[in-house]
Amino acid sequence: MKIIVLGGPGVGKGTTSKIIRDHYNIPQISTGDLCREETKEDTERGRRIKAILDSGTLVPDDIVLELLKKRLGQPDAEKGFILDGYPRNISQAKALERITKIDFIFNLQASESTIIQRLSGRRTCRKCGAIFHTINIPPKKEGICDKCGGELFHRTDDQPATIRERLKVYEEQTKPLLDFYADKLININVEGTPESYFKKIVEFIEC
Ligand code: B4P
Repeated sequence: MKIIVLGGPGVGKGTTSKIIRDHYNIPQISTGDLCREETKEDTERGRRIKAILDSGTLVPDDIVLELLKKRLGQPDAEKGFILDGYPRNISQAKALERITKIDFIFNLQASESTIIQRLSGRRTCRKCGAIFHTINIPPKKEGICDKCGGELFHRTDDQPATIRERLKVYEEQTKPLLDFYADKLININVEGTPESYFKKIVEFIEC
């Protein structure tokens, strides 16, 4: 089963994709994570990607496609996957069509104020990548991951100025995908708790 999870920055793509991953036992492939992984390399490319992430704009299509193809080539992706954050524009969607066929496309929807509140409180585990929120989904112990005991950090692109830029980039480049995928798009309102709307996702997959 191959799934795309679309939505604005911080709407909950990573949170939702991880729940789908755990339920169906298929890998969650986050292009944001793949890009952040590259920034750990002390290379010119790693530094260039870090500057782009910190600015809130999109990493160039050719770089993201290269990272994605490499990840999709790993054995665990043979039985299916969840694409979390890819595609982000029409050109990426066309590139994806040349690689594979997708079964379900979920579009997560929430208001701009919800998105800003979610991003400003997001905390991510440095070790296992689990996502928390200081108020909505707090860890049992402040600053510590419930799952692996790793340290939680505040992403550098979750600052107000960068959040505004990411929302602008979403409007201009990612939103046109909703028309591109109009025939297959499944809209999911994610204002509630992940548990409440996950049931709807399962219904669509299993009906
Ligand atoms: P991403 O890493 O894709 O992530 P995101 O849009 O910031 O957040 P997401 O929607 O996953 O929200 P989350 O679950 O964490 O993008 C980061 C950057 O990477 C981009 O700006 C871009 O530069 C680059 N990039 C990625 N893909 C690219 C591509 N294809 N091409 C080019 N560049 C690319 O949730 C946010 C917060 O809300 C968390 O704190 C969570 O706990 C909370 N939350 C989630 N669901 C909730 C709920 N139902 N109720 C309450 N709180 C909730």
